[in-house]
Amino acid sequence: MIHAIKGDITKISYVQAIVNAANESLLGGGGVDGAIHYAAGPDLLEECKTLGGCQIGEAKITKGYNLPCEYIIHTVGPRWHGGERGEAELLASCYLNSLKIAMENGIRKVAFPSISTGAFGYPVEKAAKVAVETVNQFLCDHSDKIEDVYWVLFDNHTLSVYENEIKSIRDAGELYIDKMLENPDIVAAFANAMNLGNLGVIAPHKKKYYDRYSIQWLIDQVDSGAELKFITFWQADSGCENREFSQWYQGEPFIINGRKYYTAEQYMMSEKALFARDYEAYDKIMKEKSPAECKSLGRKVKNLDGKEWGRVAREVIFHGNLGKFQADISLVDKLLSTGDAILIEASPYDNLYGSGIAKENLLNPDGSLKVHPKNWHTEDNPSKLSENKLGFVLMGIRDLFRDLMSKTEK
Ligand code: AR6
Repeated sequence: MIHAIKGDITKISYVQAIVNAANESLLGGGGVDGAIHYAAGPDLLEECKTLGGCQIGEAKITKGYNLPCEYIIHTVGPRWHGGERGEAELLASCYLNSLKIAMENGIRKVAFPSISTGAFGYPVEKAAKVAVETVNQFLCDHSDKIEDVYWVLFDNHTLSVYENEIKSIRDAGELYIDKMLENPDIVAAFANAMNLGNLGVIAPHKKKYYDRYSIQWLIDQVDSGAELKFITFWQADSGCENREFSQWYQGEPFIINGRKYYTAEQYMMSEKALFARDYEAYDKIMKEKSPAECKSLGRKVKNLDGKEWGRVAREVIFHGNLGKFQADISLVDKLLSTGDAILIEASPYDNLYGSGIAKENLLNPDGSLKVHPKNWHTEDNPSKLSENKLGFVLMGIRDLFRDLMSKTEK
C-alpha cells in the first residue's frame, strides 16, 4: 500500500530500505541527507566514497549501518528552476530508479522523504503529485514485488499535502489496488493463490459479508418469532467450547499481505496500532506471539481515535479471521458445521465484540435464549447495549465460505 506518515525517516524500523534525498557527490549534506549520515554513522560515508557520485534522477544503494533498516537508497532530486527544465521527469526518475533498485535487491517495503522539496526548492504540491502518481503507477505494474511505500514527512504541511494527493488518487478510483481489482485476470490469480476458486471477496464485495448481521438484526429476528439456534464461544484455552472461534485461538500461523500472524487477535491489534499510526506499538505487537500480550499492547496504542476505529473494526476483524480460517480448512469445516446458528462470543466482560453475558446466564439448558438481545449488556455497564461484533462477523465469514463452496461445486 501507499502511506503518508509524519516522522523522522532515520527512525523507521518497518521497512527494509529508506531513500535518501542526496546530492550528486553522495558525500553527505544538510536536511534529510545530513540526518541519515549522522544516524547511520561514518561507515556510510566510507561506502559512499566508493560509488563515484550519482546523476540527478539516478539512484544507488548502500548498506544501512546503524540505521534500523538494512539498506539506504540514495537518489538525487532535481533543483527547482520554475518547472521548465524537466524537473518533473527527473523527479519521477528518482522514484522509479529507487524502486527499481529496491526490487532488484528483494526489498519489499521502502520509505521515501519528500525528495527535492527542502533545499532544492521544489514546490511541495507539485512534487507530491509527481511522487504519488509515479509510485502508484509503479505499484500497478509491480505489486507482486513491492508491498508498501511510505512517505515519512517531517512537518505537518508536507504531510497534509501528500495525504491529500493520495486521497485524490483514491477518490478518482485510480489507486493501484482498486484498479487492479477491476482486472478479472488479477482477481482470478489472487483467488487461485488463496486456493479458493474464483472468489468474490475482494474489496467491493466484502462489506456485504462483514456488515450483514448486527444486534439490531438479531433483535428483529427474535421479535419476529423466527426459530433460532445459538452457539457460543469464549476463550481459547484447551477444553473451552468452540475455542477455535476465539480471536485468541492459536492454530497454524497465517499470512495476510505477506505478514505472518499467530492469532486473529494479533492481526487486529497490529491493525489498531497502524490505524493510530503508532508504529512503535505496531513493531512490538508484530513480534509478540501471545494474544494476551497483543491485547495489552493494543490497549496502550497512542493517539487512537476510538470513534473512527470503531467504524473500521468490523472490516479489520473480518480480514483477520478470513486469513485465519483460510490457513486451516478444518477451521472452515468447523465454522460451516454451525449451520445457521447465531454465533455469540459469550464473554461477560466484552459488550463490543461479545454479548457481555456468560453462556450460563445467556442460554437456557435447552439452548434457547434467556435474555433478549435488546437487554444484552455487561454487569458493570447496563446502559450500553452489547454488540457481539465478533460473532456477527464470523457469521458473515461463514456465509462467504458457503457462497464460495456453492460456486466452486457448480
Ligand atoms: N526525516 C524525514 N524528512 C526529513 C528529515 C528526516 N530526518 N530531515 C529533513 N526532512 P532536503 P532536498 C525533510 O533539503 O530538497 C541536502 O543538503 C525536509 O523537511 O533534505 O532533496 C542534500 O545533500 C524536506 O521536507 O532535500 C542535497 O544537497 C524533505 O525532507 C539537498 O539537501 C527534503 O528536504 C537535497 O535537497
